[in-house]
Amino acid sequence: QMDVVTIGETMVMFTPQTTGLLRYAKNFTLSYAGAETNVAIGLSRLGHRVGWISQVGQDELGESLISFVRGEGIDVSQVKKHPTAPTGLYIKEYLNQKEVRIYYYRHQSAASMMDRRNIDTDYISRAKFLHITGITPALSGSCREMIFEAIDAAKVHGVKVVFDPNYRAKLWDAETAKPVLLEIAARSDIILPGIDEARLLLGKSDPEEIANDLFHLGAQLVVVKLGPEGAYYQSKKEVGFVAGFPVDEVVDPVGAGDAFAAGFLSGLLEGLSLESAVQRGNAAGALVVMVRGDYEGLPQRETLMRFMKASGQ
Ligand code: KDG
Repeated sequence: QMDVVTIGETMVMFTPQTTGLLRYAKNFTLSYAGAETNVAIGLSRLGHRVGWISQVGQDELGESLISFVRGEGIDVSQVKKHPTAPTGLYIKEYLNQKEVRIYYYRHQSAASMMDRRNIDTDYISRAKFLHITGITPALSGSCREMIFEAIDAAKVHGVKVVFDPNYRAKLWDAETAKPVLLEIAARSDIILPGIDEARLLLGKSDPEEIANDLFHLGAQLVVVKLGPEGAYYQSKKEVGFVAGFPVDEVVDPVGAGDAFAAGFLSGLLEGLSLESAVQRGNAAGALVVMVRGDYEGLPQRETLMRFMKASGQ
């Protein structure tokens, strides 16, 4: 029995220790970058059982990646190793205090070689939620097919499909992405778009209109993430807005959406009201942006509860 199964590529990330052009960087810190594992880590730290479907290269960085994810308490039994394609890399460049550029070295990576055969229907059927993002279908045609296969497997077994559109402009242009992301949205139960993604997909900026459009496509629950302001939620029965938590200083905004998903799903798994689940998502998001790194600030349960209490929510 599993609470959440997620699918996607996680890369080994190299962050230079100095600012300036990457060509002059000599020392790097190694960590890991992947929206889906961020969500998995967030859920695991809150005490939920999570499994991750992925593929790494048969290489040392792949081993490092698997050890890391396993160390966060996530089931990695569905992570395969590709004999020739390498583990993908993600390199950051801090041009100055404010400007960051990122470089993917993930074209034809081991994860991008995933296909239908990476999906074990039985494994997915044991979860309550299947979490997918719009990053995986951008990796390759076979990854796109795999995502639809996974959705079908979930649907047959009554596993709820949770979709975060996570549009990545470096991987595909908006015209190519739009129909694919909309098709996935149409087959999802719960959709968690950011406001910018919703604008891109639907050409609308009003959270209520966005939610209505996604309902027409077939969703049962929509949460529109509004960044520091909070989030708007809508189900068949309820609508509401939950303001974000005040944050002392935003150290690093990356990973906030993933933290939100983890906190929100954690709330749903525990049977909280929609409002409380959104609040938990907001809290996890706020905690992540106060710490440098994508997943380092994801809270343990005690930390989350203390933060929410201290903020009076
Ligand atoms: O979601 C935050 C980052 O970790 C993520 O953007 C990295 O998975 C990643 C990607 O594909 O960009």
